[in-house]
Amino acid sequence: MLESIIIAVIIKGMERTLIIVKPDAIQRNLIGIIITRLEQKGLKLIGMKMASLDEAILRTHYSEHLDKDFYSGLEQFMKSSPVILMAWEGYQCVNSVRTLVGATNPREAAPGSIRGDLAIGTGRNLIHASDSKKTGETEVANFFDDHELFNYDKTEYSHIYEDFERF
Ligand code: IDP
Ligand code: MG
Repeated sequence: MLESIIIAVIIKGMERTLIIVKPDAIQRNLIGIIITRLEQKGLKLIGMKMASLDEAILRTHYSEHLDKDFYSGLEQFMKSSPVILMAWEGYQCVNSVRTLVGATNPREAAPGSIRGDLAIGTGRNLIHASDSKKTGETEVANFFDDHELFNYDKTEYSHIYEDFERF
């Protein structure tokens, strides 16, 4: 009984988000700073790899934008170099990562956010982050096989979370 309550809490509170470090960030040597921002937030990295994205996976990933004027340019851009794919985990982390990433248009992104500090153009906004808990689960599953995702303890968690947040 207690175990099922604990599992329910884990499912309720812990979230996964997909981060894509886009080609502009690769070219501008910003991979490290982006990882640093996410690490410093207290998130746990549970998967990471480099990949070249093809048309098929981009059309799935950006399906809501297929009919937009910018889609063709977006696809070309996302194919222009490899990207870094990462899965991060944290308590209710999806929305707070979106805040950390900043608004889609970097000129409107808050100072202190990744886009707000490091980017200007909407089509060169450095990073993708999942936009809901459900999208986070779906996107992580679309880009990572189960064996590429890691479950491990972080010793610092007692300094990042209260017990009810991490169990
Ligand atoms: P998001 O990345 O903040 O979730 P979305 O609206 O989902 O933003 O758009 C996906 C991506 O498409 C953006 O991150 C950006 O790279 C690109 N994009 C969105 N709107 C524009 C635009 O008006 N011009 C050029 N590229 C755009
Ligand atoms: Mg989006």
